Amino acid sequence: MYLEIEKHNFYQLKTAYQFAVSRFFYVQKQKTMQQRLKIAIQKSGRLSEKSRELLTECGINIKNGKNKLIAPAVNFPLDILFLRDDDIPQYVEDGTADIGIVGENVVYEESKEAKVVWGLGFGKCRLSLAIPKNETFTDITYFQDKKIATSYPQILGDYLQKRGVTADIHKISGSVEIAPGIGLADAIADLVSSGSTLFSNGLKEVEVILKSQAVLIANPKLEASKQQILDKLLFRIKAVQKATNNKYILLNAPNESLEEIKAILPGMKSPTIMPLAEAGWSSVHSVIAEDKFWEVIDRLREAGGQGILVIPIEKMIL
Ligand code: PRT
Ligand code: ZN
Repeated sequence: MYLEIEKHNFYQLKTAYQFAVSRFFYVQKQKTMQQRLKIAIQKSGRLSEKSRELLTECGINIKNGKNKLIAPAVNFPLDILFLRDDDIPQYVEDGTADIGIVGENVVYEESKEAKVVWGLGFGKCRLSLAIPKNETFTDITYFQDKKIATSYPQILGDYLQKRGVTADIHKISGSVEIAPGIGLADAIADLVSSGSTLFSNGLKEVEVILKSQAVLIANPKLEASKQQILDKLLFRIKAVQKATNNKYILLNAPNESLEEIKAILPGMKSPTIMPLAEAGWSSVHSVIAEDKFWEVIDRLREAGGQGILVIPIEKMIL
């Protein structure tokens, strides 16, 4: 009898233990499944290719998803939502997406609570005021009581108000540049990159309201586990950007020029210098910034550098 009860309790305990273990793993699995970050990027448009490219350069492989609303990354805890750019700040604000890639112009126009985390350096343009090219422009007071067509009434309204100008802002959602030509407005405020759209519509750019680029935005109340994933992603993005902005350089130099060459090439710490098989010569390796590239090359040649090789850097971890 005693043994019977013992045996019975033992089986009960065993079942309870097994249940607890499987429950534990179930909860863990749920947690790991939840610990994925959702990023919203533009489905199709000027930012979509670059946004995808950036993720690829960060070593993140997106599983198909060309025509889907959402696609998982296979080797990083990230799910990608493909949306219209105008909707991205709202989705990030309400937490449907945790982070997003969108133009600053859209973020500020939508004036959502999503916070700008990092500039991505592509999709560069400016939001500018433009008027018919044969008009004479003096200063911003030109726009007093004028009718201005734009897709950015919020940003334009704030800009004019801060400068004490009252204008009649007319919101239109596309082909803003034709508005003055068809008598719908006296002026426009629109995005400009090369300026050719303004030019071919007989308009001239007279005032830049905002300089814009694609930025990474985030929900301001990200939970800690998601913030960790975002930090990892940011670390990769910064490494990619550093690599794009820098080049690896190799050159040969006579030993007597090395001091001068070292001063031109600071490198990450200092240049690597190795002797060549030919006596009196060395090979110098370093990293130079893309924007100083030609200036540095000219100075290196003047200092006696020869056989200069410049190589792109794939990633740069500092
Ligand atoms: O369909 P969806 O709503 O997602 O896309 P969209 O059509 O609203 O936006 P899209 O794809 O045209 O642009 C996305 C983002 O790219 C913008 O929000 C900007 O942040 C950025 N960007 C960069 C530009 C431009 N450059 C640009 N040149 N967005 C638009 N233009 C347009 C501008 O509106 C004008 O019509 O291009 C014309 C002017 O170009 P230029 O070279 O002639 O000066
Ligand atoms: Zn849009």
